[in-house]
Amino acid sequence: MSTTLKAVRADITTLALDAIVNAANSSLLGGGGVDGAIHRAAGPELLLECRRLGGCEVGEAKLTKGYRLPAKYVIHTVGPVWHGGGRGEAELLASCYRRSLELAAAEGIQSLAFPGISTGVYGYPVEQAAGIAVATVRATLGELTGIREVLFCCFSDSDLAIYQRLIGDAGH
Ligand code: AR6
Repeated sequence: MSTTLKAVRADITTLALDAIVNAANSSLLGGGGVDGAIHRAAGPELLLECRRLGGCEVGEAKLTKGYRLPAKYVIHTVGPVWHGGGRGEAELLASCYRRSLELAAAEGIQSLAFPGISTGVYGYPVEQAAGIAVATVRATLGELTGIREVLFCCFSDSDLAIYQRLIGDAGH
């Protein structure tokens, strides 16, 4: 079974998929950007569940329910802060995508959307981050079963254009 890869421009909190991925920080206690938007849309129960998780390492991922979100689950992952590329940022970012997909597959999640992890406050250059995102998702999906659809959820037209070029027409 091949998985559909798509780039969309959307507010990730509006997507009715099995799961959305949150670009969190290691406390998992909320923040700005997409993290803030997800917590606002999910409601206070999300923070209560996050408090019980004991944080999350950079490059790792943890699962919660989606509460008031249209998505059933939230996969919280912590991207690296960009320091110029010499501090293992690429490997850590790839790990975010890989660990999120492994967690999704283990939970029977069939559809999920990623934001541009680390490309906001954490400063990762978007072109480079998008290349890692698409390559890592493709490689990881080759090792997993059950995931039918992966969306790259872009917040700007310029990000969308980058992802569309990387994915091409093939969609997988
Ligand atoms: N839907 C989709 N994408 C969004 C949304 C949204 N509602 N809001 C922002 N983005 P950022 P990071 C895009 O800064 O760089 C938080 O405070 C945004 O345009 O949210 O991983 C956390 O708590 C950008 O392309 O995440 C951490 O402390 C992308 O999401 C820190 O920020 C990621 O931007 C994480 O920084």
